[in-house]
Amino acid sequence: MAKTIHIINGPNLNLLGTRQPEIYGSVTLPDVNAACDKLSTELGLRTRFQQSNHEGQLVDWVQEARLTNAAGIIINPAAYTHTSVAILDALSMFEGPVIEVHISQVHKREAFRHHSYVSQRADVVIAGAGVNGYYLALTHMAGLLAD
Ligand code: CA2
Repeated sequence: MAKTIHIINGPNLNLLGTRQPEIYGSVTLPDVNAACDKLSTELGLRTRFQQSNHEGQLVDWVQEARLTNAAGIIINPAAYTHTSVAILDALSMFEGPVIEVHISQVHKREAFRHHSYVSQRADVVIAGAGVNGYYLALTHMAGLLAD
């Protein structure tokens, strides 16, 4: 049975590919989901891809990953990266690898995007690689789980 990786996305990422292409590119979130599905199969993994605009829903999904014995979590908490102790606390109860992904290079942007609560728990942080960051994260996750 293939290990399952939960890929969790925060607020406004449902709009990916429809606005601000100069920052976030022109690929849509369903495109990223499909590419992650394909890549995870090649890597011998399964993915569960989720997006919500609601902080509590993201916390519930992190808890669910723990309860269902997900092998790892890849998370782009979007704006909640910079505000959410609740998501950090939920991730801290998860025992597997956690990879934080940001499409944009947050450290080249406004000062309020430079701090991440989630980074306190993340084993790996990827920022600025565009949506490729998700594929890098999955590939790296496969390596971590094989070690
Ligand atoms: O770079 C990232 O992935 C971010 O997590 C994206 C968040 C932002 O608040 C973080 O600082 C960095 C914003 C997600 C909004 O996504 C949109 C995508 C396309 C059009 C409009 C919003």
